[in-house]
Amino acid sequence: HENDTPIHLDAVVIGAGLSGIASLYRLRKAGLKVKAFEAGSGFGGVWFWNRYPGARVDSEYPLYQLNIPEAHQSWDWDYKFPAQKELSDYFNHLDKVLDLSKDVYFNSEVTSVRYRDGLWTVRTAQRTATCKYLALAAGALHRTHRPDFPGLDNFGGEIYHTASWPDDIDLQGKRVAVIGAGATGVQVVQELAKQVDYLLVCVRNPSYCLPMGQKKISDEEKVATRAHVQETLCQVRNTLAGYPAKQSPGSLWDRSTEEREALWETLFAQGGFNFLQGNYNEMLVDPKANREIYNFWAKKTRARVTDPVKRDIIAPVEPPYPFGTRRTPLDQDYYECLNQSNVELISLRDTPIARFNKSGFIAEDGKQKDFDVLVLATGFDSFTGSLTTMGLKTKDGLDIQDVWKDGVRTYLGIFVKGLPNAFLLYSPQAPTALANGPTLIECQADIMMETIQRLESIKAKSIEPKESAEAEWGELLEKMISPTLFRYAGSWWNGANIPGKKVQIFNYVGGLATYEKTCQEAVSTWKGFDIILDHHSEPV
Ligand code: NA7
Repeated sequence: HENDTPIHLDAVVIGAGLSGIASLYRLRKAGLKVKAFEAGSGFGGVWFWNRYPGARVDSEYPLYQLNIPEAHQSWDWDYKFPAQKELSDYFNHLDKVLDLSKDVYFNSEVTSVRYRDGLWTVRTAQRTATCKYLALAAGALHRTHRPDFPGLDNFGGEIYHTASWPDDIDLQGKRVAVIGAGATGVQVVQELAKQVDYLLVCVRNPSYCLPMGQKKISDEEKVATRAHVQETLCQVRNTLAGYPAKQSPGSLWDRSTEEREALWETLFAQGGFNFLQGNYNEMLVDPKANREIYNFWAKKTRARVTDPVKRDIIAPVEPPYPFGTRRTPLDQDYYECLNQSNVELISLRDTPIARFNKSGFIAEDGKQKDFDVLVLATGFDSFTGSLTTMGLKTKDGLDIQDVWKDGVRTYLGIFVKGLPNAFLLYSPQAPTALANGPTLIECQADIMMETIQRLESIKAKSIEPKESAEAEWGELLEKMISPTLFRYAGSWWNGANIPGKKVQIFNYVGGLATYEKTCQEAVSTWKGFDIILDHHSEPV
């Protein structure tokens, strides 16, 4: 330890991505003595770690930013869908205008978080801090998933996970294999196909990509955006998912084939998530309607793929899972890249990898694939991975990993029994994967602040959710998701992407605005909470 004397604080924030910054900014503004601990050497969270070629946000400008006037009135976006570099510049901008760095310890991975008698103790290799309040802003996509492929140790080439991409590699002239076809796999393939000699794209389940509709923002648009950005960011808070698009009114079944196709063409042409958000309201509940929508998507996409074998792998006639029930990536020229003659596409569903060897792998059909570099675009141990690996223990000394062994339990996706005065952000059991990230984060950070301010005003020592409140929250999530088609798809949205991980409901599907209202009601009435006052042992 550099310094064994603990630093005494009012609050500690774990993580310095968007959730961490939103928390730090608010806690400091409220007059609390607060520091953030960040494992990386800079701001950004996922945008700090994910530097693979092509990394880009799929939320369209100007929505992917915090609603902090000092920051957005001195900032313009250059692209409708900003790339990692532009996002990284944005984080530097936040740092500069909000003077954040002075309150952040970088290169400080948290290794232990314990609670005793009203105080949390947070440790890193370098220092120890104590505090009353804890913002757990460690990210939903932090711990990488590296599948245990047979024989992988025998592979003689280089291996990179997309989330730990070295700054100094040049893949020009190389033979590269990419495993994974989620949002990351799509983005990295689009870049690598243009750089490398040979690209082997290995797909188990295809994504149903929508056209991004990327564009450069003009100077006039920048001026206009600044004038309305505050209003826009406030408005989207009161929507289903933090985006302005509205679901199409009326039923798909009341529309003629021509009317449906006309709507779908318009939404496709608009680009981004519009095809998801502006579609008919049966999309995620009615399997037949979903299939109609899939068929339209497949027709559009199959037309872009020239090779019939590649076409059937990447945009099959029979959908392997319902449309919109896993994260829909946005593509720029993914399908055209797959058409290239230097790109080979194989289905790991039809022919799984049998075994890695020195020069590549041998597939179950006996065919050998050789390459110099393996890129793992295989995703993350989502939602729980970051929280269960920081030495976080409940007030009774139980590791959170053991508490959650049969599945996550939270109240409102923010509070956890056994973790007094701790707040989860960008968390499980909230609308996290379905909403625009910054919008949800600001909503949760505001709920955290409202809770802290109310607790301080009644001189409370601690707040904790009741066990019954956690159970009811889990039941509500179950009730909301059961009529939907989400249950027919496995992915990082429900833990099914990690072998052995409990498949569970990670997402609140009732919409962002309803979620926020529910949280506000609970906090303003203390419904579902146990509160201990400072000098009394009686809960209120
Ligand atoms: P995802 O969306 O979890 O995608 C991971 C991909 O890796 C997906 O195509 C998986 O196939 C594939 N995968 C994972 N394990 C294996 C094994 N063992 N064999 C073959 N293929 C495998 O992660 P991303 O990084 O793309 O995206 C995460 C989020 O970041 C994204 O949703 C955005 O919100 C931003 P599968 O589909 O499981 O068959």
